[in-house]
Amino acid sequence: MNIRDVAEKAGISIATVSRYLNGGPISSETRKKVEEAIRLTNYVPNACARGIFVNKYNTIGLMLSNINNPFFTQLVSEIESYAYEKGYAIYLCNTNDDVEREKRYLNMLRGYRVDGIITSRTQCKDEYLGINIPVVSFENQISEDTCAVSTNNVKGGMIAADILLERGAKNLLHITGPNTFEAVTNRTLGFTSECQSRGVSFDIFELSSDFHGSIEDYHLFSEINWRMYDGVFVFNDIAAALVTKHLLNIGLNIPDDIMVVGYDNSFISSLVTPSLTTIDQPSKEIGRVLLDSLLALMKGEYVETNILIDPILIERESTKVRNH
Ligand code: XLF
Repeated sequence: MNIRDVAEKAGISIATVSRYLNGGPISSETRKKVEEAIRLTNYVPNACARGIFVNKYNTIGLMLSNINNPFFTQLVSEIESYAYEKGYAIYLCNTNDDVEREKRYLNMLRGYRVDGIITSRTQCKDEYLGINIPVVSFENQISEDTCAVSTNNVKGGMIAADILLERGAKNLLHITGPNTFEAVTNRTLGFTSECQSRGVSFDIFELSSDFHGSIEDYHLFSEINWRMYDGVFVFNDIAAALVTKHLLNIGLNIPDDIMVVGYDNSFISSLVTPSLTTIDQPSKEIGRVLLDSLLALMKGEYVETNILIDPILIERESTKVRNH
């Protein structure tokens, strides 16, 4: 079925049907006829053909760094439902934190002529420069002039150190992540500077990847002498859940022997036992701010380049005040 069939069924010209489809002026009687003809012919306008004409396709590319991580699953869900509300469809590209995948997906998105792109934790910033498509980033800001949204990760790291010390921990360990994750580097910075300003020593252990179905370095947890520590801050919730599992496996009690703090407040943090104290990154707010900023850029409006959202402590069982 095409526009000609609709026009014939309605007994009006193709130009009038086209005017209706493009929101032009049309009498209410003609409108009723067109709508009835569209219903009877089951006609759907060709969005690609229209897109070429108006240079707008109502699609947004979302470069998701890791669909296996519950925080990112929540983030994509928030962005998708908000985009739907605003009349946009999402092309979901799961990069798996892999530079080659991200580059290839970027070319595909350019080919599909998406109206805008949201990146997350990008590791190929240069490729986005000069592509002539509005881009906003979750974490890993592309350049000083492009918009990036993240929680205030330095502050989040400080809050994590603070709660462990307030709850009485004296021997701290920090499990950090890959240094290509700028947010994580900032969390580590916040944690270490808070410890240093209080004159507390700490150790750092670095994981080389995020959770992609498993954590590649999980086996290395057995090399850590966990009994030396009574408080650990882990760079995100999914890694903290794995730390929790390991600690329970080796017979340690959380929080009595060792307290654990994660980062994200993703749904997994309240599902693990004991439930996880964590730093909230509000996925709903982040998703909305990312999309609102992108839509503003698409309209040629000014948007702030470095948007920081305040992280909040969510205290659960893994840091309860000790009972001895
Ligand atoms: O990039 C950081 C590290 O992991 C991101 O915000 C996350 O916390 C998601 O789990």
